[in-house]
Amino acid sequence: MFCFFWILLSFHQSPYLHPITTKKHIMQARSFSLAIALLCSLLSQAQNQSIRLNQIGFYPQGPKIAVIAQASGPNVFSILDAAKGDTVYRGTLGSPRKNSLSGKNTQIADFSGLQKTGKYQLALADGTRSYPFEIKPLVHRAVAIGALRGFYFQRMSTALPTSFAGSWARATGHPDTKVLVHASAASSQRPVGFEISSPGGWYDAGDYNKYIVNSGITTATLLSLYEDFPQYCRNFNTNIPESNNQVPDLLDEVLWNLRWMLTMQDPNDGGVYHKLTNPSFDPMDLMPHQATKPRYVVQKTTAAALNLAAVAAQAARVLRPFQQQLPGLADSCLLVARKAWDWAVQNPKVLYEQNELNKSFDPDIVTGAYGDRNVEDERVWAATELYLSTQEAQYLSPIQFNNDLSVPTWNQVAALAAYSLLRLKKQSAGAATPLRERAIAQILKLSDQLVADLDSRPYHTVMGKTARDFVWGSSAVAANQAIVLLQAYRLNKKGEYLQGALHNLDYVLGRNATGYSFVTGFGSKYPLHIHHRLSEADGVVEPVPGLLSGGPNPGKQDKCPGYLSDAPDECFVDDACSYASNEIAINWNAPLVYLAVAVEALAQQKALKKKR
Ligand code: 9MR
Repeated sequence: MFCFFWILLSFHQSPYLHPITTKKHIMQARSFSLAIALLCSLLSQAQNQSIRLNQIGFYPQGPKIAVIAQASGPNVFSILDAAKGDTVYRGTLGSPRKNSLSGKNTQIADFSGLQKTGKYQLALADGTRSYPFEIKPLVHRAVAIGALRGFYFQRMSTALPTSFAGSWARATGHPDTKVLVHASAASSQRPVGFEISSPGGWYDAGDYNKYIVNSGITTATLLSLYEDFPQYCRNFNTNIPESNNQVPDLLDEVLWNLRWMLTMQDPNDGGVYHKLTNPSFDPMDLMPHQATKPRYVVQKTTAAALNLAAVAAQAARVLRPFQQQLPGLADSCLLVARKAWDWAVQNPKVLYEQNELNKSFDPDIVTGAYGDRNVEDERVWAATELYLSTQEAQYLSPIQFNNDLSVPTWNQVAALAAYSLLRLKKQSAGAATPLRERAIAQILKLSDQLVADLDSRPYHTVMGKTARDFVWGSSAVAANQAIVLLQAYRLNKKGEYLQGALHNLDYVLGRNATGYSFVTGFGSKYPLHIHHRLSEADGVVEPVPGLLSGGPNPGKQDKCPGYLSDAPDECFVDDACSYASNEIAINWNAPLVYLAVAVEALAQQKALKKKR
């Protein structure tokens, strides 16, 4: 308002208001006014941030919602053609919704009625405009490709040439061909200091280590994506070195990690090392080829064995049709899975307790623990995948769905078993039918809980139903909730499930209480300072693209300064020191890939062409 009056008055040049007498004075006053106008334009840029929406865009026939954080003024909004400024749609803001997490009010701008393709901005009555966005078919394809390419950038033990990595090209690091057996993992055949070769895999996150437990859910999520949408995935080209081979890019990417995971099994007994790691985290400013500290495989655990059993069993059936391109690999996977399972039967509860370990063994290991206290869900998951791939009764009895299913995380994986049962109707016919029915009932129950009261939530997202959604890696909570809903949608085609998933994609891409798109390189405002050694050390201003920042986490375990606020849904800071809110991780990127690819595949199948 101030800006508006200032410009009006200064150009009017009233001698009563401005003692302007000469041409020079007029010129000076005009320059000053232009400076003010520029300032005002910058201010209104800043005000952009009060309009929260998917900064990429919307499907023509899909839902389209923006949220006005702390709206003031008339309850109307318009959608403008971004280039011409013409108004193409007018709407009324919904009544205020109280955000119980922050105490703030939001208002919804619903413009689902606008279906014409184009590039637009949302404008409020006071002139505030949103970031530009598009309405078009296949609007999330670039994000889907970018998120899968995020895994390419996480590849270890290889150079990334400019032709595939652009500005983020880099030299080879972490060959991992001479990895030491840590004292906690020593056996008679592989004593302390024994060297094994365990190359490849993806960097887990912002750090340079690799962990079987977290690789488990990540790899399985990508394999499940392939099993759920094989047709779409076969034509999903992401410009990686293997793009022209006869294996879909998604599976080529999976193979980079799967082959590493297989090396983590000790062939002598079938046990699986928990992780391959430096004793402590590397400094933030070292590129992979500069980070050359000794690396160890550490303790065999039940969680690691069950994770490898589940993933290798699933991979065995997914890779079976690629016998010609990948001779023998499906068979090796199944063999590894069976041996890992047998080890876990003999060793049902060897948990990873890092502090305890450090009391008995040297050197101390202080990197990520992924120390799951309860491995019963891992047992159910591994047994399910083995059963579905072999149809052998021995794997059926350990499968139980007695407890309610929860949205998957690295330490809660029972839902992954349910997904596979849902998907593989033929293999779960007969003796497994009651299990499949229970899995279906539980996925539907969880989905109904997730979408209940959506219409009253401040950001109209499934995400954020309770403060508990905002944990370390909350962005992946949103993506994994969406996968639950997509599984339910695949069962009964209920539109509210698909829309719930889309709402959470909107959350990740900007319709949230922080105003960030959490995917690097995508949107108008995304984190620039992720906690990610590769991005910090490479001297490139832009972060590595296609990576999902962890998102709000009121735990603030990193104690970084500058968090936006203490409200659970705003507790985020775009600072590289913030590993608790702004790191990236493979188990967060995988559900993003799943979500973006799945909605694109469904859009292609025309599911999103029906009116809501
Ligand atoms: O994602 C993990 C989170 O659930 C845990 O609370 C946290 C602390 O143990 O660790 C997170 O995982 C980190 C791992 O331990 C090491 N690599 C980076 C991971 C993401 O921050």
